[in-house]
Amino acid sequence: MVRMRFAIIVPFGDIYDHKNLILMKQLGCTDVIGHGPSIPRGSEVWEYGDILQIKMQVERHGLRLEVFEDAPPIEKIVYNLQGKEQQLEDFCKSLENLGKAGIKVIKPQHMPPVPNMIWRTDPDKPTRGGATSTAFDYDLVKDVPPTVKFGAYKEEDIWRNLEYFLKNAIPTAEEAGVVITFHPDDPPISPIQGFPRILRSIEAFDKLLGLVPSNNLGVCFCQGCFAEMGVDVPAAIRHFGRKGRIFFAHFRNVKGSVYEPGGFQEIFHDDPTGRVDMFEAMKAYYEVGFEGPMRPDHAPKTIADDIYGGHPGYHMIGKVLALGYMKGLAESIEKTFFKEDKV
Ligand SMILES: [Mn+2]
Repeated sequence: MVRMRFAIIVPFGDIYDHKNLILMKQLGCTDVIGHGPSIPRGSEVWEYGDILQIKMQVERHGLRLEVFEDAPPIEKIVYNLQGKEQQLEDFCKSLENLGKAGIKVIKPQHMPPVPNMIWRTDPDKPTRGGATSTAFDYDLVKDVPPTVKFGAYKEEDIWRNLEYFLKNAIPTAEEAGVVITFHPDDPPISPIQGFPRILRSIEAFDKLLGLVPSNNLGVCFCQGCFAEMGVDVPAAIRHFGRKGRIFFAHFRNVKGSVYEPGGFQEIFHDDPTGRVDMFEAMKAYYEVGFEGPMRPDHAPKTIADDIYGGHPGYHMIGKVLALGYMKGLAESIEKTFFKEDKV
């Protein structure tokens, strides 16, 4: 068995559904990269018992649950809206409950508080064999005016608000033993709809990690978004991984980038026309001693996916293909280059 930890999201309703957890185990996953409990009306605190119940449900199926790829909301803090002090207080209470229940990594949502925080200009663009995937072309949205409800923000506003959040939340995160991670903006180009997209480059993540130096601040390394930036993805994995800043990963590839004419399109994980050498990417995680879980991120929709349902980026067949491909890459890399490290 390979050392790398794998998770998957399949389109059967809630991720903690009994059938989902059984399927994950059957597909050879070790982990669930999950989400927190639904927030009760009128309260934003994630209660200890609710978190513990989820964790126990996952562990009963022989899987680990240490990573939530969400967190209690922080949009009032990041966008300086009314009630931000209360939101910060609730966030810190939740951190204590998360740590106590054994959740080690969370990922707050810093992207704009609008329904289309993840922008795509085409949800169904044909790719290999006529399968369809999502695509984004900045030229089609760069002139969209700011959302009336919020008005236009400046980049420095968002950086200042994020710094205020981290300065106040990281000490509690350290005490609770919880790491706060951030996913890049998707798409990583700015502005869109009046919102600056600040986490859109390697330099931006370096700046973020320097705002409040702490072992409890890190990166959700979304390969897809770093690929969309047009950067050398294996080099970026080594850059953040060597500093111990990657706590979980989204394995994904795209064709093009936000800066190229026509933008980018998501593709199958094993499609050699993608901009990232996926073998080199997987090898980079091994080189830096990455110990967190990873999961296939967005995959195209195939002709067979109507059976299983799902929405763009989250269909069954492409995800399962990706997981098998990832496990194959991991095994070949481990046996070829990292034999002596095998546990
Ligand atoms: Mn992602």
